[in-house]
Amino acid sequence: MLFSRYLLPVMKETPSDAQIVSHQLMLRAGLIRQTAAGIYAWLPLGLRVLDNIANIVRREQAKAGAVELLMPTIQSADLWRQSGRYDAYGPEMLRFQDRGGREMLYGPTNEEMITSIFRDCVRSYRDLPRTLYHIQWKFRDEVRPRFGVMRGREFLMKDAYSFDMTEEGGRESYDAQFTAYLKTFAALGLRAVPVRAPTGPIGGDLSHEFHILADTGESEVFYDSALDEVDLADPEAPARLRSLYAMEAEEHEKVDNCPVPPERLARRRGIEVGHIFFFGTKYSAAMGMQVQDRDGTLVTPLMGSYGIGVSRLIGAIIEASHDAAGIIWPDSVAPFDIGLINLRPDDSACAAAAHDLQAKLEAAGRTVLHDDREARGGEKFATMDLIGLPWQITIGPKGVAAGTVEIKRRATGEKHEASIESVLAGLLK
Ligand code: P5A
Repeated sequence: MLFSRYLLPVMKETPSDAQIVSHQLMLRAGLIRQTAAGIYAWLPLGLRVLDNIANIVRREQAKAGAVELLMPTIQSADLWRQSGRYDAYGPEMLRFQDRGGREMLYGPTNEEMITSIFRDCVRSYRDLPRTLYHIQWKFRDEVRPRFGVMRGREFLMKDAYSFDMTEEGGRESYDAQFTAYLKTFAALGLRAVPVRAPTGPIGGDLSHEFHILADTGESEVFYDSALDEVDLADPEAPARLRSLYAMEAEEHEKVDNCPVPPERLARRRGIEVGHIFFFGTKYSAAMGMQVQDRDGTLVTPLMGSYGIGVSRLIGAIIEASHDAAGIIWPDSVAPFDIGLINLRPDDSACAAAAHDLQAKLEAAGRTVLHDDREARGGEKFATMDLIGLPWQITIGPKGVAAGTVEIKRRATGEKHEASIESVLAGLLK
């Protein structure tokens, strides 16, 4: 991709309306643009990150046996009357009428819709268990949208829904998502702490939130500091994590005798990037969903729902991975693998070498943002550091004469000279 053909409006100054570093950097690096309070346009660079995150979520959902579908953003009020949540949901729900006067809403979540779809498609125990998910925009008319995509009004969520014949099966589906969440966040370069959580308007009695610890987090969590020692790569990690005390503040306050001695009890702020629920028959019973068991008896399936804040994750990743110069993307989500800087686009040998290297890297499956603009070297370096691509390759007249380029690893700042052939031979693996 040529920078000169891209839309990448970087800003030198820190925008005064952004309070936390991730929001500042998302605006400065040209990832997003606010179009109304809590509503953002995703500019090309931001969209690439969003897609990368969504694809990692998809990969881990597939491994957990979940199946993707896509439900609409707009829902009918009647659907929500069947569960009783239409009136209960309150002013966070964006409600409107279509031209026929029918009451509609922009979905804040999809328990009702998936229950109605599953109810209408499935009759028999043979079709269960199932976990279905989609990645779709949600709207919640938050009282205080803030911190950019962290608390937006329109935001992208992965929401999965499980259907089981038995309580035991339902808890297994819950555990499968729990494990998938730990793997998903690890693949995004994040360490997530699972904590017991209140269920709020979604309902049920079993719920965990997944938090990325950060001082700018909006939530507060209390946990056994032994949690920090758990090796997430260990297959026993999910069980170990669930055996250790960790509570969202609201739940912790209800606990009379905290089992963790004060010196081991950690109190930290966290960014809630995921939230899972097991609520049994709450929606299936209210909406009249029943399936026939092996012996012909009618069973009301047990359900859970499982959310990941896909757009919020970008903010959380930046909070966890940046320095004074800008963003440092983990390789797995970076919008491009390589930033290719041509210091002298007006020099025909440099231009030819840069275009040739771009083409060869792309042919080898690497994604490249090639800064071919007429601009000062200092500005190009600052821009590359700001947008945080994992590797920078710089081409200049001296190097071209000698057949070499300079390579920099963004995360460490380490630089070295390398021959163009060795770069192509896979130095960037
Ligand atoms: C679970 C999936 C639910 O809605 N229903 C379907 C359940 N849970 S939740 O906790 O309310 O939301 C799931 C995740 O979505 C993210 N999130 C937000 N992200 C950005 N801006 C918001 N205003 C916002 N609200 C929720 C969070 O990551 C949350 O864990």
